[in-house]
Amino acid sequence: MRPEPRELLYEGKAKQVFACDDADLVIVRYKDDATAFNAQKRGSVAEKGVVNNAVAAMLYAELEAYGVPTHFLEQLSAREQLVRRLTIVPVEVIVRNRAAGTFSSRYAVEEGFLLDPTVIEWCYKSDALGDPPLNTATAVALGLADEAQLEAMFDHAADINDYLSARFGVAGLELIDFKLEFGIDAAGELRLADEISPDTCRLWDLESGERLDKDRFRRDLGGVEEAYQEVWRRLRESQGRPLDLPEHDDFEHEHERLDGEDSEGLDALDAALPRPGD
Ligand code: AIR
Repeated sequence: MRPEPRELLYEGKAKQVFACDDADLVIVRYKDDATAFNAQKRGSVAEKGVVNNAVAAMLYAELEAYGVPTHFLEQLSAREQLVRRLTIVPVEVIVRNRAAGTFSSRYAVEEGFLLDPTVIEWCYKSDALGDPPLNTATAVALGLADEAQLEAMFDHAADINDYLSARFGVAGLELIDFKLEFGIDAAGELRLADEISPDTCRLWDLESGERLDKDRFRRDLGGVEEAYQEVWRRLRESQGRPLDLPEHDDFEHEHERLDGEDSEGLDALDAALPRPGD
């Protein structure tokens, strides 16, 4: 039976979270509302909720198959998905492959400058405080997360970066930077939460460098709706293309399972992915 949204539990800037009849699950509804610069700039992007729901559903199903535990279970409709109910760790993890945005302004380095090694930053998820930066000691001392959780988050973030860089690559996009959130499920397992979409990633066209992400809204570049649609179109078209992924010791077990005779994981992934025209 299709789970129905009940009471509104939480409303964020881009999504609403509803209870459903199973206490361990919630329904997330993606809105068209857009904010930037800690909600100082507000607006709306037509059909953004539909695109972000589809993009996140596709990428979370793929990340699960890759071995990353996520909250995602099923896309329910154009704007809704069923996810596990998590207690969110109030630490945002930002991964940067090239300088852009606040990194570029903070260190006076031009946007597009290649960062070697990849930079991982984390900050306190607090709108009231404007998401101030954290280090491990600060996060632990403030009781936001313990050291083992932070380490697991950074390990997952590095793996997610490997996967997404290759995945966006086959879609003709370069993953410049992105933000992740994690949470703890009913069984105590750390899982990727929130969303991955053009709202939370910077994506530049591999050839022209054109920006196909929320910077078009933040900076009034125009063509915002078209950029979001274009990301979804390219991801859909490139779905299933072989990815050039680095080797992972951590994930060997999952890869063996997916490569072997038991194709359950791949069948589940296939069933979970939205179809063109859905
Ligand atoms: N981000 C950070 N807070 C909210 C979001 N969506 C994402 C941005 C960008 C990356 O984190 O979308 O991809 C770095 O953002 P910034 O503003 O620090 O340069």
